[in-house]
Amino acid sequence: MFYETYPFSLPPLPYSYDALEPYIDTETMRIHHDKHFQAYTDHLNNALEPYPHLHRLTLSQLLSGRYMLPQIAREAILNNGGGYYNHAFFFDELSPPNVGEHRPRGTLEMLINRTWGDFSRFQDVFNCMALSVFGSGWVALSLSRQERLRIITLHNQETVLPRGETPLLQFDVWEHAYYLKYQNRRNEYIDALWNVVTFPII
Ligand code: MN3
Repeated sequence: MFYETYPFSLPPLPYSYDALEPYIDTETMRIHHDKHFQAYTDHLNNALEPYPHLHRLTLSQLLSGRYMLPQIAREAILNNGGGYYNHAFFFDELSPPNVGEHRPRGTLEMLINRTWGDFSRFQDVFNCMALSVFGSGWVALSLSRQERLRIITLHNQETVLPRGETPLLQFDVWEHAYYLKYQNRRNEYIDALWNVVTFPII
């Protein structure tokens, strides 16, 4: 999906709006996917529309920092392109509690154990970082070109791409992702999210 080019379209949710209950409520999924994700998609297309030379670039290329973006559109492209990328990743990594790999397996499990000792210590560090995001943003587990794992925080709609890294797991800690059900209790939302995120096979 990150190899797509302009015009971008909203990827359909690969499960029903209520599939992540009781961890993520139906109303939040509806607003988050249909309104917020749609808005990033529309605003990204609007920002790119006047620049035909950018229409050949994939989303990953646009966000990589390797291409010159027009000064007046740069912020809109990076913010909304980042919003598109992060949400495409997020809704794709989520799956109902009884479907998919909710714990790392194989090489990824081995790398996590080697880096943090075991899965629960990795979770503790990840949770701490997710709570530490001030304002809006993301926490991500990413893989560097040297095959090292890192947990990083991202502000607003930054992505891991300009660092040349590959995201493996991302938690959306913007209030719009949890406020209807959890209000100010970001910690409860983070705990709940572990039941519905999946890990890739690397
Ligand atoms: Mn969001």
